[in-house]
Amino acid sequence: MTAPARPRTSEQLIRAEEPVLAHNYHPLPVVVARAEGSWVEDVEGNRYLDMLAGYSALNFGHRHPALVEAAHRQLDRLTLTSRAFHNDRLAEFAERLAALTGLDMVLPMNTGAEAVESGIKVARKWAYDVKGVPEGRATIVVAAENFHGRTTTIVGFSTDETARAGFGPFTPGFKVVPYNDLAALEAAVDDTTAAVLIEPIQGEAGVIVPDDGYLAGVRELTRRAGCLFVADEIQSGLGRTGRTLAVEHEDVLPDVLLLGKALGGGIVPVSAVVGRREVLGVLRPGEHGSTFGGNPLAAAVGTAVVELLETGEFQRRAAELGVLLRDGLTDLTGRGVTGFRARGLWAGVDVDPALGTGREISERLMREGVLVKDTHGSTIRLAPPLTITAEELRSALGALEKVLV
Ligand code: IF1
Repeated sequence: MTAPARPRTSEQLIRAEEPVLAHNYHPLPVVVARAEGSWVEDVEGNRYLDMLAGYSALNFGHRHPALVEAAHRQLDRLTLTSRAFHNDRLAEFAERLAALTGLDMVLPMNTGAEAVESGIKVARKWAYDVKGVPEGRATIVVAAENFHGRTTTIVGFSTDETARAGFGPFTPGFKVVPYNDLAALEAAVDDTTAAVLIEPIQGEAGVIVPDDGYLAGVRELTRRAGCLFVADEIQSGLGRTGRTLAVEHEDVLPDVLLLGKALGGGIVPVSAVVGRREVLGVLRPGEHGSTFGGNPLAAAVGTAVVELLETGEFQRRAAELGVLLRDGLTDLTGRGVTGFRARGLWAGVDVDPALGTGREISERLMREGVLVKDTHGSTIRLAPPLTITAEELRSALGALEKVLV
């Protein structure tokens, strides 16, 4: 028998990963060992304010007591049945999630990419069965600079060469148009179009908020053209922007919503396709599924997440604290910040390239006890837990000022 491993330092743990972990990430050199609320703690006991929140998977902070309790309770009763049998948690999850979004039916999956894949399959099936597109001809219109996940089909319609190059051949049937451009969308949509698939705010692209009227325009155009509006709210949804859904900022209801990340409360992967009955109703037994989708642990945590959102408290916090975030970033504009886009507690911040790359700024912020993630070039993204306090947010902005000015 081997002796029990001695606790290892952050540096040792980072070095230990190198030979045994695929190099598909370049994480900041911090090794997190525990977390609570907006704070994480590394192996050495240093504390950091988490201004990334698991790319919005931790909207309710780390280990929200209500979510942890729901998970514990369910762990002690039932964790997995597969969909070969019913489980006693799924009906409530679907009922409450549908009611929260204003749609009718739920297709439970696990990860965001799976929700996107499932949305694509449902849209195509709808196009053939309901719209009457000739078999094999359905197209889906997507936006340039999109990020919808990492499967071969999804990266096939990515315009990011790092995400795409080397992974072909790709699935046909997608048309790419510029984001935030209704005329281009109009020109791309035709009788074979099953759906328009967009992020209401583009995350990976740098938190790109479209012009007022774009989302309403997409809704109007897709209705007129007789195709589906599929909104990927995996990152923008569930409170992040100050509303339950980012599309609510334009009072728009898509035909299909893709949800993920925060739906699992930062505890388990939970995603869902939520849609109108006419659309999700096209699926018949055997045509789609997942071993883990809709498992009782996921449903219990997902239901607890929906319950938190039903109070409106987190949406309100995101909207109110979003004003503080916007004001802070406005104050830094011209002082190291060259521009930013923000909605609710979500911002893409362009840093003066003379001050360093986004990565370098992120490393400096880490040394100030604030964790963020860069995206392309000199842009960093801020997406703290919606449970963050005004004081914590001010301290993060203070650290950013210190690093930049
Ligand atoms: C990575 C970004 C965030 C997403 C939208 C679907 C998915 C995502 C709008 C897929 C995932 C991730 C995954 C993560 C980095 C990340 C990301 F930088 F790419 F933009 F969040 F900021 N739709 N987003 O944002 O969901 O399958 O991962 O559950 O490195 O891939 P998933």
